[in-house]
Amino acid sequence: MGNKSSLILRPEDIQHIQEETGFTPNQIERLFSRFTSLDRGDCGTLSKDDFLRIPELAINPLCDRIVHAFFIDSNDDRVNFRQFMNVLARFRPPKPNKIKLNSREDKLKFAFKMYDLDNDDLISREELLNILQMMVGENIDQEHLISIVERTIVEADRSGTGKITFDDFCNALSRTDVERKLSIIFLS
Ligand SMILES: [Ca+2]
Repeated sequence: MGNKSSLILRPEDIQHIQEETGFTPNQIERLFSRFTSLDRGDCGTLSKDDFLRIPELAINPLCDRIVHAFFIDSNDDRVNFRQFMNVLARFRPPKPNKIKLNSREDKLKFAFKMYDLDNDDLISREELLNILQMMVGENIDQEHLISIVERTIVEADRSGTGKITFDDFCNALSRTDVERKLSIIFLS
């Protein structure tokens, strides 16, 4: 465990984060130690490069997109521990205790943002194709992927925009177990 960080986690910080995210104090301390070990510059924030050194993310085909999502609410391309924990909370497997960041709606919003690269609140054909390519790699040829994209858009597009709005997205996923699918176990 690296002790080089000059930053410390105060009991009141732990309490705030616990209320916001539902993580236990023990989990928060472990994630803090993880956070500080990723924080190479010892500056209390992480850059995108720092994130790419998380092994659980590096092996995920959606790695780039997940990292992108961590930075959506950041305006200087760095995330602090609080922001880091708020995003992690969305990846937690759902628990009966109702933590807002872990709700179905919040997970859907977060998933939507992972697709919506240009942040215009619509998922275009290109954005959908982009995600599919990351997920399937070279296993399916381009033409087949494009036809999947076309079909998905036609089926989901109730708004008639030719793109997928957040409402379309929720409708299309209404029978999917989003809560479990959008869960990544960061703690063993
Ligand atoms: Ca978009």
